[in-house]
This record gives sequence, C-alpha cells and structure tokens, in this order.
Amino acid sequence: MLDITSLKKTFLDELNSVTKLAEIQQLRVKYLGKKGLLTSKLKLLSALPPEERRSLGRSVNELKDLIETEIDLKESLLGEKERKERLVSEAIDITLTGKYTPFGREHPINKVLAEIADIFVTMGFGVEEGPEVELDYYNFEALNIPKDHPARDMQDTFYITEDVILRTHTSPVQIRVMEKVKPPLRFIAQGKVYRCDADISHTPMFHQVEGLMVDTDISFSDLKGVLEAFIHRIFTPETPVRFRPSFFPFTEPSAEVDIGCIFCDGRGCRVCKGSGWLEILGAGMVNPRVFEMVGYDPEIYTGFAFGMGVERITMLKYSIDDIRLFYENDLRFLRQF
Ligand code: 2NM
Repeated sequence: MLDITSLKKTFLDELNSVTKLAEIQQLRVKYLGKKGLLTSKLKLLSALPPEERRSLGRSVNELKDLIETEIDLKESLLGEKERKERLVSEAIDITLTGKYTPFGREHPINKVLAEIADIFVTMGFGVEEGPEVELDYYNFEALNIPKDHPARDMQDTFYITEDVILRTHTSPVQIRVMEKVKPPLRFIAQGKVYRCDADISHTPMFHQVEGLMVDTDISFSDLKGVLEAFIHRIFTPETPVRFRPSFFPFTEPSAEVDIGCIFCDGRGCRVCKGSGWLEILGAGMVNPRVFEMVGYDPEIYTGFAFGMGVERITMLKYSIDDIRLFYENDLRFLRQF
C-alpha cells in the first residue's frame, strides 16, 4: 500500500514527458479511467480494516486530486501552446494582393455578326444556322454548281469524303430552309465557312452572312433597297453604293456591290487600287434552277439573295489591314473592340 508515493512519482515523471495534447488524454485514462491505476487502488481500500482505510484513503484521495489538477493544468497549457503554434503555422497574409480573374469580352467578329443580324432583323428577316460539315449536294449541286463546274476549283474545298465536305459558303443553309418552308420568306444565314486558302486576306476558316428573300413579286429594286439600307447602317448613311454586273451560278442576273473607299473618300488609294471603290457584297436574283431544285415553281416565285464575308466588313469598319489578326489571340489586338 505504501507504493502510493512511488505511484505519485511515476505519474509526475510521465506527466513531465508529455508534449502533445493527445497524450494527456491517454494519461488521464491510464490513471483515472475505470481500470486506471488510481481507481484500482481506491477499490482495494474497502478490503482494509477501518484504521488503515482512513489514513490510506486520505493519501489516495489526495493523490487523485493532485493527478486531476496536474492533468487539467497541463491540458490547458498544452492546448494554449498548440493553439499558438497553429496561429503561426497557419497564418494568412491578408496584405497579399488577390488573384486576378481576367474578364473575357466578345470577339470583334461575333460583335459584327450580331450587328449585321440586328440590322436585318429590324427589316423583318429571320436568322438561321446550319451544319458546317455539309453534303456536296447542299453546298454545290442544289446551288446549280455541277460536279465539273470551275466554281468548285475556285472555292478550294476541304473534302471529308467524296460526298461530305466542310461548307464553302452558308448558301446550303438557304437550300435546307427552302426545302422545309414555303414562300413568302426572308432570313439570313450566318456562321463559319471553310476554304483551303491562307494569306494576308484569307484564312482557312472565315464567317459569312447570306440573305434570302422570296415572294411572288420580288424584284431587283427590292434587293437594291435592302442592301443600301444595310450598308448605310453598318457603315454610315453617307456611304456611296454601286452595283456592278457579275456572275454566280446560283443567281441571274448577278451583281457585285461596292462602297466608296472609306480610306480615301473615293479619291483613289493603295487599298482601293486607285479605283475609289471597295467590293463588299455579292448578290443577285435567285436562279430559277435553284428554285426548281427545292420544289418552288419559278413561274410563281422570284427572290433575291446576297452574301458577304464578315471578316472583310469588320476590317473595313475598323481599318484592320491583316485578316490573320482575328485568329492570333493577341489580347493587345482583341481588347480594342
Ligand atoms: C452570294 C452571292 C449571290 C446566295 C444565293 C443563295 C441561294 F441559296 F438562295 F441560292 N444563297 N446565297 C448568294 C447569291 C450568295 O454570296 C457572295
């Protein structure tokens, strides 16, 4: 029974060597738990004669109080120590600048595409889109461009198989819509087109907007009025416009549309090659053979169609001299719009 003294010494030694909060809990169980060293001593007391029980009981209870006090004290000291260490090791420097999240913005081509669509929507046109991987039939055959036609070489087509290609213009969308919808109709088709070509004024992918209007009495005057209204809104109301005769397999008659050179005000410069004019659109009255292909009676219906390159319009609008700038992802360029 006298080993109370040595138990106290053992406890104090063990307490001294404790350095972590987790170890304190183990120590508490070891001495004060249900099967703890001190608890078993207390149980033995009941077997002793009253005299011994009283004096030994006192020293056992004193040791119990001491162990509880020491453990509580050590626990709060270690808790405070570990809290301080964590404050240092997990410190956050709130004076550091935050992470910069750059904002994106609309690409100039998408901006002009939306502007063009808005102008035609104002004039009652719908907006349609269609597949970029297209059948030869919709891209060429239905547009009156037969297999051996020179226009096929002109357009440097990307072939996927003999019958499947990347569309070289958005006209196949017009054919797809006409197959489904009866006149009267007016809409534009817009999107990406692909031609195997790359230099200062050509990229293998570019954007087109093509328009179509069909009814029982559509004339070339309607075409002129719509395109002049468009040009005066996308550029300025003062921009001069002229129509020149041209040829497309899908229109007859066909025309090319020029605007007065915006770089020299029509006086003649390097950009307009001294002519004072810049070509921006192709257009014409839909060839009756195209109407026959989609099941429209050319004796009843007439219509006009037109097409333009969006990169070219954007370059003229913002005086950009190299088309490749649109696709180099140079933020110094892209942030200007
Ligand atoms: C152009 C020029 C002239 C055109 C024709 C058609 C269709 F499908 F209705 F026949 N869509 N687009 C057309 C006409 C396109 O682009 C320079």
